[in-house]
Amino acid sequence: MKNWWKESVVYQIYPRSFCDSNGDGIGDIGGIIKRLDYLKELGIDVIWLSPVYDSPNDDNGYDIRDYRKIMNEFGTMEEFDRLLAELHQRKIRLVMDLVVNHTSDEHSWFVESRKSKDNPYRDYYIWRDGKDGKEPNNWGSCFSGSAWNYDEETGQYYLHLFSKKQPDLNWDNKKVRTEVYDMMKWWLDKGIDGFRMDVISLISKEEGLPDGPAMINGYASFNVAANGPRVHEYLQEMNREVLSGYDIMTVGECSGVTLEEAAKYASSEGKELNMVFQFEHMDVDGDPDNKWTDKKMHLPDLKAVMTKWQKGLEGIAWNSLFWNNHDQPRVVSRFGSDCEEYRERSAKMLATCLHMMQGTPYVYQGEELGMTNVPFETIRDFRDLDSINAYHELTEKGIFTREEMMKYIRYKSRDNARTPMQWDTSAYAGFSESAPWIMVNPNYKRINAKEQMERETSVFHYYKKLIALRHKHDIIVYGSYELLLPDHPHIYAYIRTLGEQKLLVVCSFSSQTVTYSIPKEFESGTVMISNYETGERKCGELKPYEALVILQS
Ligand code: GLO
Repeated sequence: MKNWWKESVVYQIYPRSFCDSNGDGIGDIGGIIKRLDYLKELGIDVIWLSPVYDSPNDDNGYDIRDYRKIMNEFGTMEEFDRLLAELHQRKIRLVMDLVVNHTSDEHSWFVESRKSKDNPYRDYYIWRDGKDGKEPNNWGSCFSGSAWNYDEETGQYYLHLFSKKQPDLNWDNKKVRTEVYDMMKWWLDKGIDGFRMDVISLISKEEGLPDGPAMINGYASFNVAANGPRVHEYLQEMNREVLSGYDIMTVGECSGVTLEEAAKYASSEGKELNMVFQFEHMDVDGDPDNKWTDKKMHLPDLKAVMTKWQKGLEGIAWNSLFWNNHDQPRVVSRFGSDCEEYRERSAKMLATCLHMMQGTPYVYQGEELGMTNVPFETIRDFRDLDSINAYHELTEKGIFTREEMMKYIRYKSRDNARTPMQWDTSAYAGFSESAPWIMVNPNYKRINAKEQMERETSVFHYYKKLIALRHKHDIIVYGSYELLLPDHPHIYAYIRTLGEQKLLVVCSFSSQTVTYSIPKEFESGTVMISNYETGERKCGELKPYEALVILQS
């Protein structure tokens, strides 16, 4: 079935780092409004806006104090309304982040909840007695340490799968669900076009909260709570009571999701959400019980995971396609090459590889410029509590040395994605007039939007072409997918098919020239897009990081 959200390309804005309009070093809504023509020029259809709600910013807005208020640092509700109107005028839709697995500990519900055991809000959160003087179970927080915090006031522990300042809501309480649905309707009635649902796969916790297998730091992964017993019941209820009343797009961030579960969350029958974010391809350069390594990705593993999801959801549910977001390091430094010689080629190759697949592609701010990881020097350069906590926990426990940990967080830290958007060569990369809340990547004089918009061969223009192609060719959106050469160590090649039409996508992940012959049936086809000029390409081989898309004629 055809749907607008299947034919769209989404652009994610992390507002703190996008553009600062009032010179306080923090991005804001006014800054986004200033850059809307840039986004229009890129050609994207939808914006996913990371949280802009009132928050004490323990986790940069993913800890919400008031769901119906805009964070002071970001602006006012009037400015938000203007943003929405300006976007709609440009025919761009707006999807908001919905963070309802937890609130801030400063949310009025939690302030009440922690007051006494018989407070009417007590049961809005998950409170338990300790076990033998210790935490109620071995669950770990995603941001290091135990997922339980002891509260002196009432002598019980509350659950927080993320930071201590992000207590988990108790979704088994019908009142909580009703409050959430009312809040969602309030935003939808304002005219927003959907929700990206933060860690939505974690909302239903298994009865009895049983221990889980321990990871490298001794705790069970926060993912023990993934795909709990009533999660589908709750999402179906949310769909009936809220989502089904609007023409919107919904995407669930589903950490720990399996194919079978995804087929339920994002089933084409439309009972729950439109699509899910799965993270298996983000684990190909990690260890099962530890993300902090600098292990390199092995291409056949990446192909196997991507193909599993491409084939596994075909005709059943819908994929979302991403290499980057505010939680991941920059893909060009991770799966491509950020040395100057190959940065642009590999950024374009990675974009081709992803954007030609079936699903809705997401572009994270700066990805369209081939922005890279950041040369952070010391632990003091980091702002992200995940990286900082992990650094301290794992070095203090003697699991890694400080040098090792620095190497790992430099490679994997979420802060790599959170340095300011690089607009031009002026001070602070044109992001702000004063020193930003986090350092600017020193490579901004070379890598910035202004330079790339002016140069036809830039990564920016390449993304623009890819987005335009998706809008023009149904085969890119709806074609089926078939992997070629599953074991080849350097080439990712696949075929898309729609009716009589066939499309060949070939991407080299190597910095060397590799031998490759185009399948006969595509020899006389038309090149739809490539990151090398016709004259530069050579029959029988692929140049370093070459990407080639051929439509059979
Ligand atoms: C991924 C989120 C992340 C938040 C977390 C807590 O897991 O996108 O940025 O820190 O979910 O809300």
